[in-house]
Amino acid sequence: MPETPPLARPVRRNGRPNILFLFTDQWRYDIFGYAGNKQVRTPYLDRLARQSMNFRRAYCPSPACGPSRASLFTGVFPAEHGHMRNVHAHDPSLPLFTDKLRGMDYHTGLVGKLHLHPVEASHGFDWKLLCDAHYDTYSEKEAKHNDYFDALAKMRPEQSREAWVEAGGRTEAKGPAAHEFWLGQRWVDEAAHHTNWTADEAVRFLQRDDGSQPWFLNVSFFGPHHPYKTDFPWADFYPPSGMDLPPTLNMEKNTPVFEALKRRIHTEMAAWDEELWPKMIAQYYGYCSQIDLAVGRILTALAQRGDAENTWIIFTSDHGDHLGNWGLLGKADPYETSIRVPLLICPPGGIEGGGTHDGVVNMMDLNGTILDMAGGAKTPRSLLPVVEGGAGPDGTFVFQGWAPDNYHAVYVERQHKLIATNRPDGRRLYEAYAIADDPWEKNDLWPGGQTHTTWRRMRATLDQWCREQEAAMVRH
Ligand SMILES: [Ca+2]
Repeated sequence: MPETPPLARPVRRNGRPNILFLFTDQWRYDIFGYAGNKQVRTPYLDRLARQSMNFRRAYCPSPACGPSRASLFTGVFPAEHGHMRNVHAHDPSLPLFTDKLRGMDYHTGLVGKLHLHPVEASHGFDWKLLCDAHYDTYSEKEAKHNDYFDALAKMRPEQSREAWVEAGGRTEAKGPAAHEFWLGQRWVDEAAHHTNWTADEAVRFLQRDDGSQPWFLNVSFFGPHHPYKTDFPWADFYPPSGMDLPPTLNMEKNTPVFEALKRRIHTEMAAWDEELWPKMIAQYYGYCSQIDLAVGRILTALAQRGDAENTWIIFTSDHGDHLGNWGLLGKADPYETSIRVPLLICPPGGIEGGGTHDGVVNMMDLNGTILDMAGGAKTPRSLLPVVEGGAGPDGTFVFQGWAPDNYHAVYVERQHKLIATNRPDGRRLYEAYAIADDPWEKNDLWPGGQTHTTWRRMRATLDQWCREQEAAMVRH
């Protein structure tokens, strides 16, 4: 029998490592086997966690798709980059980390959701295949300029975008039928689902690599963002009857910020049939497991290329999903299930047994971290020193809103969290949590009395930061 040829291990022209950036949308920090969830199955990410530094207290810069992603790519908060809402043309005077990587002789690729505008621009990618929102409720441009739908029209002409629109998937329904959009419908088979298209194209990218340049590949899954429904086997993988519900699902929350947030969507969800919640959770978990397997395929392809030893692997999400916490789904508010994200960093070859880090970090810190991995200048918030066993940032801000009189700002430390909300009626509201001991935020400690030095100190820090954000918002 002929000998099996040795696996090709491309020699890097400049000796720099590759960077594989696995990004998801709306995958909450605790919905993983490795994070202690006993119901969802995520074996491939659990395995990656066993070889990674697991940042257990990671927050997103902003709990909305566009602002969060623009912060990741620019390294600054929304008030500074100006993407306060989901669709906003990027200011080209603000460089993206992908532009900088390209300047460092990296071959840069993206497959999946980017969500930066204009959609036609390269945004620092030498190669990109887009799958932004499929529903033109958000952006007609994104729905039309969609490489996945172009591919689907060839793969499954009978299951094209038009078929999906026909199936009622086009519009984010409001009112009594809102749950139908959140839950979603089966509209495409598993092999042609965008999760698998994303993984297929990522594997092709790895296989095309000729080793002449180090690469940065952003594999950006659209899921588990709603609509949650996938296809066989994942749509039926978790029986709704077996789903644990969050302890806060039916609790009343009467704190000032939450009260001010009680908007139409909350009223709609409060009226939902109780049987809907386990169905939502079961579908979401199925979506998570579908993506987990797709990640497994990509990591297997990386190993088969012989590249596991010279590639950094990052896994994270742009924000979380309440998934029933306080009777809500989705995100866009300052609570933990909305703003906390998973974050794994696996160095080339892995960390034997993995590691955990409980310092408070921000997903946006990846901007400087990725450049650090590529050999760029060290930035103060790079997470690489943590992966190497040293210290790192411990504390962060989170921002979400549109105007100086309409936003939430959060300041988080290891033990404590303070929320400040400016309302259009001129009110400024605060909530405070001993977050390390109260992760479900059941006990608002504000104001805690004038003698509570922790809250006084944190309020001074947060108020100062808010003034800076307000000044930056006025400039846009
Ligand atoms: Ca998102």
